[in-house]
Amino acid sequence: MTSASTSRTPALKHRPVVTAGEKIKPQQPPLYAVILLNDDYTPRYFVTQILKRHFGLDGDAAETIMMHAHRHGEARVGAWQKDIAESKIHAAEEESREEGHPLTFRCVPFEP
Ligand code: TYC
Repeated sequence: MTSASTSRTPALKHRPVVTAGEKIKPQQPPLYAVILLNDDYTPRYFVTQILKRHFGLDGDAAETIMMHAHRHGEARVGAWQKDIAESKIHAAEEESREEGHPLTFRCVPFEP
């Protein structure tokens, strides 16, 4: 048996590289922005409902973001870890398709 398999230290997926004297900083996973795209068909009230239901926005924030996309073509909804952003988009687009609307989102690396 090797020393690695008997070690009490659990195997890390991403072992931090640390040099002597360096302080260890917790690594945060990168964030991805969810972008709402405008279209000519989805009703405004429905977009607002989707933003409230799937992205945790209150009514005022949802309305403001919906109107920004309506006027400018797109709007940033928020930023999450990649898998969370993608699953929110999947659920929001699935509900939109079920209701016959083409509402679409994009997921892009977050740039503050
Ligand atoms: N432009 C749509 C309309 O006039 C409303 C809308 C707003 C659709 C924002 C999508 O991301 C969107 N019915």
